[in-house]
Amino acid sequence: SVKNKARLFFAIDIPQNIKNQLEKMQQKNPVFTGRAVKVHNFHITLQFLGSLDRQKIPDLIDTIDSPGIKPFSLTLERYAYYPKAEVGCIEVIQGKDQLKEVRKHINQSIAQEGFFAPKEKHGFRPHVTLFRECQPVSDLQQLLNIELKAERFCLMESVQNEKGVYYEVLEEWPLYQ
Ligand code: 2AM
Repeated sequence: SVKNKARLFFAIDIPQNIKNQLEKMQQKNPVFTGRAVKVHNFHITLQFLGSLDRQKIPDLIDTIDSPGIKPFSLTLERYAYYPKAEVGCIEVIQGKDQLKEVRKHINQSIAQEGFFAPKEKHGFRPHVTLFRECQPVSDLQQLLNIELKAERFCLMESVQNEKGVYYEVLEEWPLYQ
């Protein structure tokens, strides 16, 4: 049967060289033990939307303009473990405010056409998830300094198939240049 709902979220994609670096970190000195996120799925979630009727996706996409925000650099700096979700990740420090701005732009744009993101329990904690269903196994204090440039953001669909989950880019928008 054709699935008429899509699980959606907005995200910043990660350049391939940084994805490769993160994958090496997953393999070489894991600070978490659990299920490793596949390298092609690394991303920074800006806004989780949840399930939407597939037929409404074009209207959702139409609500979003390129925001008046210039490309900016951000840093993945700090390991974090979210115990309830059992997620092991690296959090963004520098660039967090700009990510908040992009998130605000998205939420304001979609709200004008009656699309709303579900309420979240926590404040916005931008991060790249490295492991799921995991436990921390060593000291999370060591700081990292992985810098990348945010030049666009994407609407992504979380697609479930026999191999697991795969995040597919449905649309992307450049940051203002
Ligand atoms: P995570 O990486 O921290 O687990 C697609 O599922 C993306 O949306 C994931 O990056 C996930 O964050 C995030 N996500 C999934 N369910 C969510 C929810 N209920 N609220 C907020 N974000 C969610």
